[in-house]
Amino acid sequence: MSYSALAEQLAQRGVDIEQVKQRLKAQRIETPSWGYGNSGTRFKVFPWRGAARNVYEKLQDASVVHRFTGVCPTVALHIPWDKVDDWHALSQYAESLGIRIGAINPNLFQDDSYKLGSLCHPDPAVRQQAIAHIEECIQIAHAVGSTIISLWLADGTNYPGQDDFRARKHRLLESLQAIYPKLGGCRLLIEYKFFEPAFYHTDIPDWGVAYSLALKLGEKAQVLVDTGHHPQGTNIEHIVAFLLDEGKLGGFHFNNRKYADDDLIVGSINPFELFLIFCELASAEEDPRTQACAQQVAYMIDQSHNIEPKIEAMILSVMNVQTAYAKALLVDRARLRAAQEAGEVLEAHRILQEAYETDVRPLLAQVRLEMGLEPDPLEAFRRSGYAERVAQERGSVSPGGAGYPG
Ligand code: PSV
Ligand code: MN
Repeated sequence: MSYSALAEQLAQRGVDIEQVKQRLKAQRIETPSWGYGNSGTRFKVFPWRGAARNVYEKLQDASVVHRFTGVCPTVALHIPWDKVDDWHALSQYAESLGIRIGAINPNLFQDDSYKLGSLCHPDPAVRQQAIAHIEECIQIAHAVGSTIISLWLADGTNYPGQDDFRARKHRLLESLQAIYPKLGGCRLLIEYKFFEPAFYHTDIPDWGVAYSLALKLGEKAQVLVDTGHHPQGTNIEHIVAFLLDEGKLGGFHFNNRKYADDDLIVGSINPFELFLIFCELASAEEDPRTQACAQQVAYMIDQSHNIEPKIEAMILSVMNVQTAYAKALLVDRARLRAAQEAGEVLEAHRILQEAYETDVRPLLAQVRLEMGLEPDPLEAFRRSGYAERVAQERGSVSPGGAGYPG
């Protein structure tokens, strides 16, 4: 269908197409530095020819994703994976590429001393080491002009009886309370995950624990929802709605999964779930009671690309997020509310379906054209020759055996 035919159809449905396009142009999605380097499973890391070998190359690749999508001007860093001596120079380098440094992610899971945890560790010296690392990350954020610290802890235990749940809870809160006053202009986004790498219990397993910590800490602390971090069957859109209503939704790590924390391309396995999450976000943007929270949600991708081309995977992920948001913006909210209030169960459901089933590709192509971009970013990237050029220049680095991205 052509854009004009779609626009006509949407106008008949009462959609304000100009406003929808405006909101799509204003959408921002942050990409992670670690999505551009070689990564794998615990079984094997397959090298990708041309994969970024250091933070400078990761920024180059991220700037290419921004060039073709127009909505990804920031890149999240993971410390120490992306550590450099001169942060000012790194942020200037990012600016020279037309992008900025976004969220700073402390790494509290790869040092030998973190075997029994970081902020929850029984030994106060290890807790102090973890606190000092987060403070270092806050300094980095200040140096590069970032306002977000994304905090995920691998803390947990592997066997019943290994440690005392309540003692760990107290250590965690005390550690976070030591960090909170150092935040300055930063927000602390607390990310939960129900299992892994700990297999018996996890100290921040779900949104409820993250929310309780954020409440106790203060308004600069909020919850980060990583879409791959829930037990099967969890209603993530409900969590999103609840946290938005409480003013405590800080950000997202988007990815998709079939089984556990698979870090697959967002929207590749369950695009309907992604759409429903965006329905809550779009609706909260329009509600004066939730608008302030909705407008400061940090949209980030957190993926590891193990066998697929990394830059293409990132562009496709961004496109899938745009698709979900575009469809969510087409929901006829007035009709939906009326159907809900009248108890018309299936009519309400069909209103969501109507939006979900709309082919928004011509709309997104038009938005991109109006932004001075190619209508299909993936095709445009493929035609650009960038992948072939970096494959030639960077070659293939053997990342070794198995493990986390580095
Ligand atoms: C943990 O699984 C996580 O989602 C956290 O956000 C980490 O920072 C990231 O993955 C590391 O890849
Ligand atoms: Mn994450």
